[in-house]
Amino acid sequence: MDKFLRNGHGLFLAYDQGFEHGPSDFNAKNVDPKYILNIAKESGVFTGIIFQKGIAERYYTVGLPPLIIKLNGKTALHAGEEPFAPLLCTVDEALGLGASGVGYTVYVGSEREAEMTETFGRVVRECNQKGIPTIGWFYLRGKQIANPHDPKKLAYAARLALELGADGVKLQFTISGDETNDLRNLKWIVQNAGKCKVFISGGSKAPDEEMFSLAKKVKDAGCAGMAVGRNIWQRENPVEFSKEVGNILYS
Ligand code: FBP
Repeated sequence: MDKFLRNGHGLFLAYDQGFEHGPSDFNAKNVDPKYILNIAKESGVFTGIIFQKGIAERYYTVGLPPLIIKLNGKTALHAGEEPFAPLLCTVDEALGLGASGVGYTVYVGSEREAEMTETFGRVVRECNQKGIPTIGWFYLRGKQIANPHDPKKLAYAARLALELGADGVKLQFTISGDETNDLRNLKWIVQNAGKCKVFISGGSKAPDEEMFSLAKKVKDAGCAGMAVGRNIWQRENPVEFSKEVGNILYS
Protein backbone atom coordinates (compact mmCIF):
# COMPACT_ATOMS: atom_id res chain seq x y z
CA MET A 1 0.00 0.00 0.00
CA ASP A 2 3.01 2.30 0.44
CA LYS A 3 2.79 3.62 -3.11
CA PHE A 4 -0.67 4.96 -2.24
CA LEU A 5 0.49 6.84 0.86
CA ARG A 6 2.29 10.11 1.61
CA ASN A 7 3.57 10.57 5.15
CA GLY A 8 1.57 7.46 6.00
CA HIS A 9 -1.71 8.84 4.65
CA GLY A 10 -3.60 8.75 1.40
CA LEU A 11 -6.15 10.76 -0.53
CA PHE A 12 -7.83 9.07 -3.49
CA LEU A 13 -9.79 10.85 -6.20
CA ALA A 14 -12.83 8.72 -7.05
CA TYR A 15 -14.46 8.97 -10.48
CA ASP A 16 -16.61 5.90 -11.01
CA GLN A 17 -19.87 7.68 -10.17
CA GLY A 18 -20.87 7.88 -13.86
CA PHE A 19 -21.21 4.11 -13.64
CA GLU A 20 -22.65 3.89 -10.12
CA HIS A 21 -25.03 6.86 -10.19
CA GLY A 22 -25.26 7.98 -13.82
CA PRO A 23 -25.15 11.45 -15.38
CA SER A 24 -27.23 13.04 -12.60
CA ASP A 25 -23.97 13.59 -10.65
CA PHE A 26 -22.42 15.60 -13.50
CA ASN A 27 -22.45 19.10 -14.91
CA ALA A 28 -21.01 20.32 -18.23
CA LYS A 29 -17.49 20.48 -16.75
CA ASN A 30 -17.11 17.35 -14.63
CA VAL A 31 -18.82 15.06 -17.16
CA ASP A 32 -15.52 15.21 -19.04
CA PRO A 33 -12.90 12.86 -17.55
CA LYS A 34 -10.19 15.31 -18.68
CA TYR A 35 -11.53 17.83 -16.16
CA ILE A 36 -10.91 15.28 -13.37
CA LEU A 37 -7.40 14.56 -14.65
CA ASN A 38 -6.64 18.28 -14.51
CA ILE A 39 -7.77 18.49 -10.89
CA ALA A 40 -5.40 15.62 -10.07
CA LYS A 41 -2.50 17.22 -11.93
CA GLU A 42 -3.00 20.79 -10.71
CA SER A 43 -3.57 19.95 -7.05
CA GLY A 44 -0.76 17.39 -6.77
CA VAL A 45 -2.30 16.04 -3.57
CA PHE A 46 -3.81 12.73 -4.63
CA THR A 47 -2.06 9.46 -3.86
CA GLY A 48 -4.46 7.43 -6.00
CA ILE A 49 -7.07 7.88 -8.71
CA ILE A 50 -10.03 5.52 -9.13
CA PHE A 51 -11.57 4.64 -12.49
CA GLN A 52 -13.53 1.84 -14.05
CA LYS A 53 -11.58 0.15 -16.86
CA GLY A 54 -13.17 2.03 -19.78
CA ILE A 55 -12.16 5.46 -18.46
CA ALA A 56 -8.71 4.14 -17.47
CA GLU A 57 -8.13 2.76 -20.97
CA ARG A 58 -9.02 5.99 -22.74
CA TYR A 59 -7.85 8.71 -20.36
CA TYR A 60 -5.20 7.50 -17.87
CA THR A 61 -1.77 8.87 -18.78
CA VAL A 62 1.65 9.35 -17.24
CA GLY A 63 1.99 12.08 -14.65
CA LEU A 64 -1.23 11.11 -12.88
CA PRO A 65 -1.53 9.60 -9.38
CA PRO A 66 -1.24 5.79 -9.17
CA LEU A 67 -4.25 4.11 -10.76
CA ILE A 68 -6.79 2.01 -8.86
CA ILE A 69 -9.18 0.16 -11.16
CA LYS A 70 -12.58 -0.80 -9.79
CA LEU A 71 -13.06 -4.40 -10.84
CA ASN A 72 -16.78 -4.57 -10.19
CA GLY A 73 -19.75 -2.22 -9.97
CA LYS A 74 -23.48 -1.85 -10.39
CA THR A 75 -25.69 0.86 -11.80
CA ALA A 76 -28.32 2.89 -9.97
CA LEU A 77 -30.89 1.42 -12.37
CA HIS A 78 -30.30 -2.03 -10.90
CA ALA A 79 -33.41 -2.41 -8.75
CA GLY A 80 -35.76 -4.98 -7.33
CA GLU A 81 -33.21 -7.34 -5.84
CA GLU A 82 -30.51 -7.37 -3.20
CA PRO A 83 -27.39 -5.34 -4.04
CA PHE A 84 -24.80 -7.20 -6.08
CA ALA A 85 -21.86 -5.94 -8.13
CA PRO A 86 -20.49 -8.42 -10.69
CA LEU A 87 -16.82 -8.70 -11.64
CA LEU A 88 -16.26 -6.66 -14.82
CA CYS A 89 -12.51 -6.50 -15.14
CA THR A 90 -9.80 -9.02 -14.27
CA VAL A 91 -6.64 -8.32 -12.26
CA ASP A 92 -4.57 -8.96 -15.42
CA GLU A 93 -6.64 -6.49 -17.44
CA ALA A 94 -6.21 -3.90 -14.69
CA LEU A 95 -2.44 -4.47 -14.67
CA GLY A 96 -2.40 -4.12 -18.45
CA LEU A 97 -4.11 -0.74 -18.11
CA GLY A 98 -1.44 0.48 -15.71
CA ALA A 99 -3.17 -0.16 -12.38
CA SER A 100 -1.05 -0.08 -9.23
CA GLY A 101 -3.96 -1.43 -7.19
CA VAL A 102 -7.53 -2.64 -7.55
CA GLY A 103 -10.82 -1.87 -5.87
CA TYR A 104 -13.72 -4.27 -5.38
CA THR A 105 -17.11 -3.63 -3.77
CA VAL A 106 -18.66 -6.04 -1.28
CA TYR A 107 -22.16 -5.14 -0.14
CA VAL A 108 -21.85 -6.39 3.42
CA GLY A 109 -25.23 -7.59 4.65
CA SER A 110 -26.67 -8.20 1.19
CA GLU A 111 -28.33 -11.55 0.55
CA ARG A 112 -25.71 -11.88 -2.20
CA GLU A 113 -22.79 -11.04 0.12
CA ALA A 114 -21.36 -14.59 -0.12
CA GLU A 115 -20.94 -14.34 -3.91
CA MET A 116 -19.05 -11.06 -3.50
CA THR A 117 -16.82 -12.27 -0.63
CA GLU A 118 -16.03 -15.41 -2.62
CA THR A 119 -14.95 -13.38 -5.67
CA PHE A 120 -13.13 -10.89 -3.46
CA GLY A 121 -11.15 -13.81 -1.97
CA ARG A 122 -10.05 -14.83 -5.47
CA VAL A 123 -9.12 -11.22 -6.33
CA VAL A 124 -7.03 -10.91 -3.15
CA ARG A 125 -5.24 -14.18 -3.93
CA GLU A 126 -4.39 -13.04 -7.45
CA CYS A 127 -3.31 -9.55 -6.35
CA ASN A 128 -1.04 -11.08 -3.71
CA GLN A 129 0.57 -13.29 -6.35
CA LYS A 130 1.05 -10.31 -8.65
CA GLY A 131 2.19 -7.94 -5.91
CA ILE A 132 -0.49 -5.23 -6.01
CA PRO A 133 -2.79 -4.13 -3.19
CA THR A 134 -6.51 -4.87 -3.01
CA ILE A 135 -8.84 -2.24 -1.60
CA GLY A 136 -12.34 -3.30 -0.61
CA TRP A 137 -15.29 -0.95 -0.87
CA PHE A 138 -17.15 -2.56 2.04
CA TYR A 139 -20.55 -0.92 2.03
CA LEU A 140 -23.39 -1.94 4.33
CA ARG A 141 -26.36 -2.60 2.05
CA GLY A 142 -29.42 -4.77 1.67
CA LYS A 143 -32.78 -5.15 3.34
CA GLN A 144 -31.13 -6.50 6.52
CA ILE A 145 -29.25 -3.22 6.93
CA ALA A 146 -31.39 -0.53 8.54
CA ASN A 147 -28.58 2.03 8.80
CA PRO A 148 -25.69 1.84 6.30
CA HIS A 149 -23.66 4.17 8.55
CA ASP A 150 -24.11 2.18 11.79
CA PRO A 151 -20.66 2.45 13.46
CA LYS A 152 -20.90 -1.02 15.04
CA LYS A 153 -21.63 -2.63 11.71
CA LEU A 154 -18.90 -0.53 10.06
CA ALA A 155 -16.46 -1.99 12.59
CA TYR A 156 -17.72 -5.44 11.55
CA ALA A 157 -17.18 -4.58 7.87
CA ALA A 158 -13.66 -3.34 8.68
CA ARG A 159 -12.90 -6.60 10.47
CA LEU A 160 -14.28 -8.60 7.57
CA ALA A 161 -11.92 -6.75 5.21
CA LEU A 162 -8.95 -7.65 7.43
CA GLU A 163 -10.01 -11.29 7.64
CA LEU A 164 -10.48 -11.52 3.89
CA GLY A 165 -6.94 -10.26 3.33
CA ALA A 166 -7.66 -6.77 1.96
CA ASP A 167 -4.79 -4.28 2.09
CA GLY A 168 -7.21 -1.39 2.41
CA VAL A 169 -10.91 -0.90 3.11
CA LYS A 170 -13.11 1.98 2.07
CA LEU A 171 -16.04 2.66 4.37
CA GLN A 172 -18.95 5.07 4.44
CA PHE A 173 -18.60 6.72 7.85
CA THR A 174 -20.62 9.87 8.48
CA ILE A 175 -20.13 12.31 11.33
CA SER A 176 -23.06 12.65 13.71
CA GLY A 177 -21.92 15.91 15.26
CA ASP A 178 -21.16 14.26 18.59
CA GLU A 179 -17.37 14.80 18.51
CA THR A 180 -16.44 12.34 21.27
CA ASN A 181 -18.65 9.57 20.01
CA ASP A 182 -17.59 10.02 16.41
CA LEU A 183 -13.92 9.82 17.28
CA ARG A 184 -14.43 6.80 19.54
CA ASN A 185 -16.46 4.99 16.86
CA LEU A 186 -13.92 5.71 14.18
CA LYS A 187 -11.05 4.55 16.41
CA TRP A 188 -12.88 1.28 17.09
CA ILE A 189 -13.36 0.79 13.35
CA VAL A 190 -9.61 1.33 12.80
CA GLN A 191 -8.73 -1.09 15.62
CA ASN A 192 -10.93 -3.75 14.06
CA ALA A 193 -9.28 -3.27 10.67
CA GLY A 194 -5.84 -3.98 12.19
CA LYS A 195 -3.18 -3.81 9.48
CA CYS A 196 -5.81 -3.25 6.79
CA LYS A 197 -5.74 0.50 6.03
CA VAL A 198 -9.01 2.35 6.50
CA PHE A 199 -10.17 4.97 3.98
CA ILE A 200 -13.35 6.94 4.50
CA SER A 201 -15.46 7.83 1.47
CA GLY A 202 -16.62 11.36 0.74
CA GLY A 203 -20.34 10.87 0.02
CA SER A 204 -22.64 13.47 -1.49
CA LYS A 205 -21.52 17.09 -1.51
CA ALA A 206 -21.29 18.65 1.95
CA PRO A 207 -20.19 22.10 3.21
CA ASP A 208 -16.41 22.75 3.26
CA GLU A 209 -16.20 22.84 7.06
CA GLU A 210 -18.00 19.51 7.38
CA MET A 211 -15.49 17.87 5.05
CA PHE A 212 -12.49 19.45 6.81
CA SER A 213 -13.88 18.25 10.12
CA LEU A 214 -14.27 14.72 8.70
CA ALA A 215 -10.68 14.81 7.41
CA LYS A 216 -9.44 15.85 10.88
CA LYS A 217 -11.34 13.00 12.51
CA VAL A 218 -10.04 10.55 9.94
CA LYS A 219 -6.51 11.62 10.83
CA ASP A 220 -7.06 11.71 14.60
CA ALA A 221 -8.68 8.27 14.64
CA GLY A 222 -5.73 6.67 12.85
CA CYS A 223 -7.40 6.02 9.50
CA ALA A 224 -5.10 5.92 6.48
CA GLY A 225 -7.09 8.54 4.63
CA MET A 226 -10.02 9.30 2.39
CA ALA A 227 -11.40 8.43 -1.04
CA VAL A 228 -13.43 11.37 -2.31
CA GLY A 229 -15.26 12.06 -5.56
CA ARG A 230 -18.31 14.31 -5.65
CA ASN A 231 -17.05 16.44 -2.75
CA ILE A 232 -14.13 17.41 -4.95
CA TRP A 233 -15.21 17.58 -8.57
CA GLN A 234 -18.68 19.01 -7.85
CA ARG A 235 -17.07 22.01 -6.11
CA GLU A 236 -16.37 25.38 -7.71
CA ASN A 237 -12.80 25.32 -6.37
CA PRO A 238 -11.78 21.64 -6.52
CA VAL A 239 -8.02 22.27 -6.63
CA GLU A 240 -7.87 24.59 -3.60
CA PHE A 241 -10.30 22.39 -1.67
CA SER A 242 -8.29 19.23 -2.39
CA LYS A 243 -5.08 20.93 -1.28
CA GLU A 244 -6.73 21.86 2.01
CA VAL A 245 -7.88 18.28 2.62
CA GLY A 246 -4.39 17.07 1.69
CA ASN A 247 -2.83 19.54 4.17
CA ILE A 248 -4.96 18.08 6.95
CA LEU A 249 -4.19 14.46 6.10
CA TYR A 250 -0.47 14.78 5.36
CA SER A 251 0.59 17.30 8.01
P1 FBP B 1 -18.04 9.83 -3.43
O1 FBP B 1 -16.90 10.50 -2.71
O2 FBP B 1 -18.53 10.66 -4.58
O3 FBP B 1 -19.12 9.39 -2.49
O4 FBP B 1 -17.44 8.52 -4.11
C1 FBP B 1 -17.03 7.43 -3.35
C2 FBP B 1 -17.69 6.19 -3.91
O5 FBP B 1 -17.30 5.04 -3.21
C3 FBP B 1 -17.41 5.96 -5.37
O6 FBP B 1 -16.25 5.24 -5.60
C4 FBP B 1 -18.68 5.28 -5.80
O7 FBP B 1 -19.02 5.57 -7.11
C5 FBP B 1 -19.71 5.85 -4.91
O8 FBP B 1 -19.08 6.31 -3.75
C6 FBP B 1 -20.76 4.83 -4.57
O9 FBP B 1 -21.65 5.42 -3.72
P2 FBP B 1 -23.00 4.73 -3.32
O10 FBP B 1 -22.79 3.26 -3.37
O11 FBP B 1 -23.28 5.25 -1.95
O12 FBP B 1 -24.00 5.20 -4.31
